[in-house]
Formats: sequence, C-alpha cells, structure tokens
Amino acid sequence: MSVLTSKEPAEIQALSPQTVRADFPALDRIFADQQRLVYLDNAATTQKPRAVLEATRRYYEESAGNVHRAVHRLAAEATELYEAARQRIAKFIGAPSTRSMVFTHGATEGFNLVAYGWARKFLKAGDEILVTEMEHHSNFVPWQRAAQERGAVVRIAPILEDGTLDRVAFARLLTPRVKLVAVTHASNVLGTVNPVAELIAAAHAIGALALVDAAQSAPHLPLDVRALDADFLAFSGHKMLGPTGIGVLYARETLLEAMDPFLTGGEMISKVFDDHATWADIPQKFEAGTPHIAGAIGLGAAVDYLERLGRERVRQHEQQLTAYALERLGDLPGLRIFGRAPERVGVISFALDGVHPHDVAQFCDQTGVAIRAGHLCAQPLMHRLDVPALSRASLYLYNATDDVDRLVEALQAAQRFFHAT
Ligand code: C6P
Repeated sequence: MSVLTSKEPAEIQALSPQTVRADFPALDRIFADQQRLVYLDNAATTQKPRAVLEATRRYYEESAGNVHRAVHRLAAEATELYEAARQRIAKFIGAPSTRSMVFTHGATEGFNLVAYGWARKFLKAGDEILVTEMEHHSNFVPWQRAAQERGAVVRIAPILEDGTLDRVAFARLLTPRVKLVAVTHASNVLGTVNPVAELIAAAHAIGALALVDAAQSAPHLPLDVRALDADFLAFSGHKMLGPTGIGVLYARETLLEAMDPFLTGGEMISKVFDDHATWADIPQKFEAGTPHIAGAIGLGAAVDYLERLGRERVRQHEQQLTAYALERLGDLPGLRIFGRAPERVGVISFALDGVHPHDVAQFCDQTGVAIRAGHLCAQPLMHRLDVPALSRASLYLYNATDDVDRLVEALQAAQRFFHAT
C-alpha cells in the first residue's frame, strides 16, 4: 500500500486520495456513461480496502474455527485472531484494557446494551437522561424506551442556528436529576463536532455518567477514551473501512461489572444450574453466542490501515476537502447547507430549492455520484430544522476535489433538469 505523495517524513506528508483509491476495489466501478463511481455516502457506510477484504477472506479460508471453545488448531487460531483484533482496537481508542471492550454488532447495539444493562438496572423514577437535538435515533430511542419503563425522563438540549450545541441550555438542563448524558461526538446530519470532553466533565461534575456516540467520529478523528474520560463510547466498524455487523462498546470496567447482561445464552455464562446461572467475566459477559469473528478480524485490519495512513493526516485531508466542498456548494444558487459549525467532520446536508431531496439523490446516482437523502435517522432534528428530509454528501479519505466537482456538476444538472420540467 502506498498512500503518501512524496518521500518526505511521514508526519508532514499529505494524504494522496488518488493513491489511496487504488486500495479500494469498489472505487474502480464504472457507472453512467463510463464515469467512475464517486462515492459520497460515507456516513452511511464506507468502502473496504483490500487489506480488510484479505483479512476476512483469510479467516474463512484458513482459520474458520469458533472462538473460546474448542482446543483444536482452527479454534485456537480463530481465538487468537479475534482477541488480537480486540487488543489493536483497544489501543486505537486508548482503552486501558481489553476487558473494557465489548464486541457488538454496531453502534446501535452498544447503546441498547447500555440501555438494558445499565439504565434499566440503575435508573429510578424521576431520574433524567440528557441528550441533544442532533442525536441519531440509535442514541435516542433506546433512552426513550428505558426512561418510559423506569419512570425516568429524557431531556433534549437544543442546538443553535449554526448547528452547534446550545451550551447555555445544556448547562441549564444539567441538573442533579440527570444520571446519564448521552451525546454524539459528531452529527451525521450537521457535521458538528461536539466538545465532548467538556460535556463529559460537566456531566461528571454533577455526578452523572457520560456516553459518547462515536459512530461518526471514530472513523475520522483521533479518539482517546481516557483523554475524553468517557464512561461509555460506541461505534460501528462499517463506517471506518471495516465489515458490517461488527462494532465496539467501550465502557469502564467497573460499570461493565455492575451491569446486567444484555443477551444471554452460550459463551456469556460462568455456571448454569437448573434454576439460575452466573456470568462470565467481562467482556465475555456481554458477548453471548458465536460472535462475528471475521468482522472483528476485519475491523482489526481496518484499524491497522487507518493507523498506517495516520489519523492526523486523514483528519487534515478531510478538513481541507470539507472546506473546498462547502465553498463549491455554497456558490450554487438555490442550495442551502444545514450546519455551519466551525469544528466539523465532512458531512454536508443540504436542500436544493424546488427539488425533493430523494430526487436530488436519484439524479446524482444517474451520473455515478452516490449520496444519501431522507430523514437521516434523525427525525427530531428534521423537526427542529423544519424540513421533512435532506440530501447529504459525506466525505472520506479516498475522496478528493474531483469527487466534489462531480457532485457540483450533478447538482447543477439536476437544477437545470427539474426547473425545466
Ligand atoms: N448513521 C447514516 O447514514 P449503526 O447503524 O449501528 O452502524 O450506526 C448507527 C448510528 C449511530 N450514530 C450516528 C451518529 C450514526 O450516524 C449512525 C448511523 C447512518 O447517517 C445510518 S442511518
């Protein structure tokens, strides 16, 4: 894999997205009149580099045993690969130990696990959970359900016009009744990066725990759970070059030990009697049944790939490209961008005057440009923005200015087409 533009020392070399593209077979696909695919739906899921495809293929071809069970060679190899992946991913997010790292099927399962294992066990009537108006349904509905069952209340901190969190309102809502602050690190609609370290410190100051939705940050920003002082943090592998169906919940060991299991069955028990059972040590207590072994191995390879590229370099590239995209899209008459936070990731949601967001996405697709449209799994935010849906382009490390130019051309063509008809 060669991803650097020159022979300068690694720390000062810029990422070369054109070179990086060669690692992603899907990006070779040709659509629409011999145009190469321009993939701008990275907030939904990313493409996979050969290193990840190879790692999962090798597991299935050579080491397809189950983990933590049999003594035969394939089972031992599978266990070794699975646990080695856990170790590398733990290091990637600065987790103090692998005991604090639960493999899940994705960010969504992570939040549900905490909602079942912690909230349903520890919340009392009148307690509050504080979220923000920019949460994805995954970091919202599980708290709604847990609160309804426990007689607790979900409070929603509003956003400001530029798409940043209203810190004054957040501080006002952060009363001693709040037992959990559940906040997204980066918004999948507005691109806003929240000051999570400060929000976590504020939560801790009133005795609440803090959970971070890192689904849109782990792929794009350097992340350190210890520096953030997060109590819980969850993300998905498929949005960071890894396979679908695998994700991670990080939680403080003491919390995982105190929590109830989420799913029960094989692998998560210590002893089973006729009338009750006891639980395995963490993190196995939360990994019932056969896990997504190939997924974990693939995510380990994705993390290695991101580290080889350098997360600072990825961040820098995306910041430059986002600035370029905002400028180019901002120049289009009749296009309105939602979210103007100064600290942001490369997620750009917009509305095109007089054209339904789904038609925009469909039109772009016909030119070989993949973007997403819809409520973006954030209906409370859509209500706040007073729109039924939005179109969204989201960037990643293999995107470059030529991709943004193709998007702009597609949008200009869409405007001509829909305004003529
Ligand atoms: N957002 C998007 O197109 P899962 O589906 O479990 O991998 O991730 C859920 C999730 C949680 N939080 C945030 C901030 C997210 O963006 C997502 C997934 C995708 O925006 C699919 S709706």
